[in-house]
Amino acid sequence: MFPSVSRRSLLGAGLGAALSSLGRIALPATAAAARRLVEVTLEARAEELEVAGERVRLLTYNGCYPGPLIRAAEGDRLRITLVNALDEPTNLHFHGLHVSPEGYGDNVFVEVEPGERHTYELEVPEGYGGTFWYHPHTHHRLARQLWRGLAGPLVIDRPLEREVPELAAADEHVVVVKDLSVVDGLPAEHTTGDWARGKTGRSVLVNGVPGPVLDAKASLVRLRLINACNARMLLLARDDGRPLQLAAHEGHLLAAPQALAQVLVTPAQRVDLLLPLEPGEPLRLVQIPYNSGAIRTPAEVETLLTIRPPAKATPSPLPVRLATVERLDPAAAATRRTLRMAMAFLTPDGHPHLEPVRAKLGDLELWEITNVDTQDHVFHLHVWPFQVWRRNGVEAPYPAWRDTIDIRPGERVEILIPFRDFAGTAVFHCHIAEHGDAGMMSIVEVVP
Ligand SMILES: [Cu+2]
Repeated sequence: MFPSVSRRSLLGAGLGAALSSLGRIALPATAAAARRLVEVTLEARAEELEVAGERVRLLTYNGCYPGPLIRAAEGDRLRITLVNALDEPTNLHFHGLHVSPEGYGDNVFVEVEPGERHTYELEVPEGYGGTFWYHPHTHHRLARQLWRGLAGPLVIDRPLEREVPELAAADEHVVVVKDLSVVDGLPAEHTTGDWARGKTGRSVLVNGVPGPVLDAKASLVRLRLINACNARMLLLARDDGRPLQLAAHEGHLLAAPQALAQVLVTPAQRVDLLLPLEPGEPLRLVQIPYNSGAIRTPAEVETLLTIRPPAKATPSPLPVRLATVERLDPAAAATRRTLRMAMAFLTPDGHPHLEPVRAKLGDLELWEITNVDTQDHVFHLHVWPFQVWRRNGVEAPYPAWRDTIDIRPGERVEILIPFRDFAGTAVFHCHIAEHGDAGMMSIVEVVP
């Protein structure tokens, strides 16, 4: 009934002949370290599409909602040309990529005027592959452009992962979750309250479809799930009460799968879930009501997607080990900083944090961030992945690389950031998109 939302159908959706170079993005990861050039053109343009049975004029990349899957491997050179066919400035941010924030890199200070184009050149170093996504990051326009549709998936394959046979044999699906409310054929306008709470939509769409059914081609599914909503928290679980097997945060593999009853995926976060299928038993992934302090979504348990096992499913074992994950040492931190989050970033004495953070290239920094507000905030740092060391003084149960974390009201999180490889100016901000636009955004300058 619903189209299967495999990688192939995502790629196939709306890719015109004029964009033949996009075909290259489906190539599997290279076996050796052969460097390839992966070229993609993304045209940002308004287009009327049918979503959940309604005609709606969205902002799209190449007419797709969400945008097409871009796929490359560690070490590849990724050349992405953004063509702005909108009537307002836009740009691209490659969320989570460990690449230079300067020049033609992940430079959010570049703005592309209507009718103009800009080419980004990105190269993800070995060890930094994962599940990412792209979206606009124009000053004070991020929330509206993202809400109206501009977002797409980006996967950087790690050749090393093929040494885990269970992962190599798994059937992989990349899914982008986005919510939407439509009024008079357009995405609903922001209200005053939306700027305080963050904007959520009535329909929850998985690769543009509500509640899709995916047909699995193997009895173990690797789901790369991206929360591309402005503000919706996704608290995920299986409807049969069995635990979810979490393999990766933001696509960076954990040392071993973690069995968890529920997994929270905040806006902009990604999770890789390993879903073993039983013969004849469809698996339903549900979202459970979650109260952020500002908003509770959904009202009751809702099915996000269903996965049907293949006709001949033989049980697949879960991998016991996934990867070696470095554990950062807090004793090695050169600098300690303290930040507070309310509807702005604040200094420890409660003043607005206005000065750019100046960090030294090569330093490990320890940032203590406390949410002094009554609602969740979502901390995101561009370019340099970090690890959570402690939450409210309790050490993280396992080391994991992150770029986006949830901080609950009253919570104090200590993170370790190695400012490695790239100097330059970037930003950190709240990824409840409306909060970022409303001023929860600061600059970090990494100097050699
Ligand atoms: Cu926030």
